[in-house]
Amino acid sequence: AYHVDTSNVSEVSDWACKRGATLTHCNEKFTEALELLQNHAELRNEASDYSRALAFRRASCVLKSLPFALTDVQQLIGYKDIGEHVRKVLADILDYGSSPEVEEIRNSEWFHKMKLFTNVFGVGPAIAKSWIDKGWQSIADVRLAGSISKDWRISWGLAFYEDLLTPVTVQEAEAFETLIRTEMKKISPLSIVTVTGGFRRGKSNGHDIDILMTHPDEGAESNILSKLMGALNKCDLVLKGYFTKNTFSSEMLSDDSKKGLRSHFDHFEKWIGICKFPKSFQTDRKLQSVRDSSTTLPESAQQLSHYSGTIQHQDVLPSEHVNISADNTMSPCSKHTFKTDDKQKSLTLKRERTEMLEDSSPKSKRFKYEDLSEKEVISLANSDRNWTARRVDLIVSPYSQYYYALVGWTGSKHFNRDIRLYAQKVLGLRLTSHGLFDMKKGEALPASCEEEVFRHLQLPYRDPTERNC
Ligand code: TTP
Ligand code: MN
Ligand code: MN
Ligand code: MN
Repeated sequence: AYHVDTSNVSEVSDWACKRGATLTHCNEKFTEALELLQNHAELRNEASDYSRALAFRRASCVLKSLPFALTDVQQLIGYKDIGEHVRKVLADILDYGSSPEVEEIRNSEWFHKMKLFTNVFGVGPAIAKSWIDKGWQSIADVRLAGSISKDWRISWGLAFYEDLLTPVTVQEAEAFETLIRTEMKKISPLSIVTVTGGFRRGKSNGHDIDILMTHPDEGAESNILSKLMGALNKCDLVLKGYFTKNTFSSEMLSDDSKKGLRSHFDHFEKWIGICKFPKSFQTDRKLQSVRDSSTTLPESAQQLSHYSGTIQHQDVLPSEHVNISADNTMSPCSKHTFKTDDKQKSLTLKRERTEMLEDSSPKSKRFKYEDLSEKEVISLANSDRNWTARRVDLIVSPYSQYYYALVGWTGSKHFNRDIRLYAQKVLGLRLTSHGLFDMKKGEALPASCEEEVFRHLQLPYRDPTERNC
């Protein structure tokens, strides 16, 4: 069933992860329609809808990697992922300019409401359906109903619906990244901070910001997240979120259950929540331009300080102490080099370890807005404010798993799904965000850069911008 032709590299592969896909391509009219059908199947969320959604996505990915604009469905003969249903949709678009099936869904009230409601942070298809069953038509209707959920994500998601629905821009992502780097340099100068998710794949906006962090000294990463959140709280940038502890154990690498392929859940320590972004994040060109020039980072923190009032300008170690390459990924195989001499490095590590011992009770930490009542959250949202609420995911990986975490958190979701299935079916390897496990040999395959991950998988290296499957 999983035939892979390795004899001719230029031949179009059955695997999306082998072909790669860029953000823009010449079949967008078709992929938009297919992804609407995918989205519709995901929202229906009944027995067979998962595989229907997947089939539409696979077909869409074939069109993304076509080197020409489709003019005739005959051009798709021989492509594994193009079934009868998809062929009909494409033929309709080619013949009449649109597909009746797609347009009916696009104009249906149910689809509108499902999209509207699942856009609320914390709301999935099941809750959205229950709201529709209650007769609610709009966010205003849901808001009028009052306390409808014990889940803080839903109360905050409803209160800040408009903020969170407005796409995060690349300017905001870069401004936030700069701020995180500045704070992390104070907390742990050797730590590595990378923006992942859609922004790393070259998207110009997103529904959130995903930041992956690690530390080259294995184990030293375990305290950086609670310290970082403490620092962000001091800057009054934290609204609400939750911590997840690292629950990884090495047996999970070889866990053969199907679960790993279907969900992208991992076991990293993380903070998932909502932050305050000063309005200046959207416009401040100066903040953007400091990106590659680490010596100007402390000034950027000062620039922000009039919004928060609490950012302290501290002495930041000179830039040689920071091992971040221009593309922010610290890759020892390519651009990365350690600039710090060993003596300085060991001193820094010693200082960091001492600080971590001193500050080992993060439980006592309370964030400013953590305990607001639902009413208080609503009045905060309705207050006159110079900031926007933004969804933020902060993930911490041990360095030994970092390059697998980087591939996983860069995505796309479908790229992950495809590359993991490919690893299993073709190579008998189990790929997760924690590592790669050879099921036959019973051993893990470590990687010290992303290129090595692809080498282990016998795949041509794909730049993040080519992982938009
Ligand atoms: P998302 O932020 O959900 O997606 P995205 O960044 O690709 O798109 P958007 O612009 O809408 O934010 O997830 C980021 C990547 O991380 C995603 O491509 C897949 C991966 N991922 C995981 O590995 N584990 C997870 O639990 C989630 C939610 C995502
Ligand atoms: Mn994202
Ligand atoms: Mn998303
Ligand atoms: Mn995310």
